[in-house]
Amino acid sequence: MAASLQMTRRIRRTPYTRRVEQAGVKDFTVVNHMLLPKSFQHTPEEDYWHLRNHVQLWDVSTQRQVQLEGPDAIRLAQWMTPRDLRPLKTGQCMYAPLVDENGGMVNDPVILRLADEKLWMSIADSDVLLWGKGLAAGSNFDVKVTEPDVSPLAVQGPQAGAVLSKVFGPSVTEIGFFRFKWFEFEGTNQLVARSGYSKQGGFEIYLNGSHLGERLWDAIWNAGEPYKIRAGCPNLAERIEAGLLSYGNEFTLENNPLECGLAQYCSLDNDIDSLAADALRTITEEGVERLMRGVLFDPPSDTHIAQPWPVLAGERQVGQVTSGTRSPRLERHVGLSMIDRGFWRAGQKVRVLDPNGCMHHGEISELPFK
Ligand code: THG
Repeated sequence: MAASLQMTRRIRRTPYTRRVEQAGVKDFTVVNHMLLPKSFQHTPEEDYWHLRNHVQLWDVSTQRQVQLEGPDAIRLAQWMTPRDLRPLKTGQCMYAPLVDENGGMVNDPVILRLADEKLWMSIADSDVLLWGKGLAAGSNFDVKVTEPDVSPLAVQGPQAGAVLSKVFGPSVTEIGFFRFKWFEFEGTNQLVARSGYSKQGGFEIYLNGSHLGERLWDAIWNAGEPYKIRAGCPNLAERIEAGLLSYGNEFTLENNPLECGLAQYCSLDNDIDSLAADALRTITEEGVERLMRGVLFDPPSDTHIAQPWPVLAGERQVGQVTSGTRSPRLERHVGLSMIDRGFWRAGQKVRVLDPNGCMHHGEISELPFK
């Protein structure tokens, strides 16, 4: 048996962890120094179909908020991302790569505009708080960079609107995709956005106030009972099919956003004052050496991929599958891999090497998978 992780104060619990344990969590991972549930009693395949057909409650507190507040909040945020933030109005969200001066990916948060001079960056797994504080201090920008007591709880799946209507009233369903509104909960004002790390539709409640965590969990749980609500977590097969990337798995500081397939979120407009602007213009001129793609292949069993599996074209290694699992819908393995130039065309035949030394036939696919 593999050794287990010993819990300490550095591995932060969330406002919902007790409820997650009561719901029968089987294992966790650590993201942003905080627990993220990875599985419950059901198989990943059962959870996949349940998410697509019903509704799930996910503790995604690890999506920490980095708050930028002050007259230079937008200026600092625009330094951190090459995505043009001018269209981001109060009440809206934007997915945006954070990129350093060499073109390296620092993170890929959802950015929320709370007010003229206040933003949240809802981050993936890296220490954006420290990078932001360093940039703010070094630049003398008039902005405070903090981590507020905000812990997102996601409600995902086709019945999410029906469930949350019972908790916040029917007007939650009027929130547009990547928009948010404020709702009363236990005498407090809470931000509810239509977003989430799945393509099955749903909402994220950015709970401000850890002490309210179990009351919020219970309110949604009780409202969801007639809809077969289950505790869940981001589903690996579903997110890979959808082409949703995971920082630290698919890409790191070593990768630029263009090879990650995030060119649509990078503006090369000269008016955008981002740290990455010069580096990204150079990479654009030279063209990328590799590109994020899907790989469809056939291992015999339902093997979860914990370490990268090499991808070969002929005898040459052209990439590595960094996340992969069996897709219940496509009935094959789906994986994400950066693939070398010359080999990333959809339909390109490849072989994938597993840790036991077995080769599996496959081919390159567009993202999202069809
Ligand atoms: N929700 C929130 N914070 C997060 C995530 C989340 N932080 C970490 C991680 N997930 C960031 N990754 C993604 C990746 C894709 C999307 C959201 C977060 C996403 N993208 C839209 C799409 O693909 O359709 C694009 C939206 C846009 O055009 O701006 O939803 O899940 N709070």
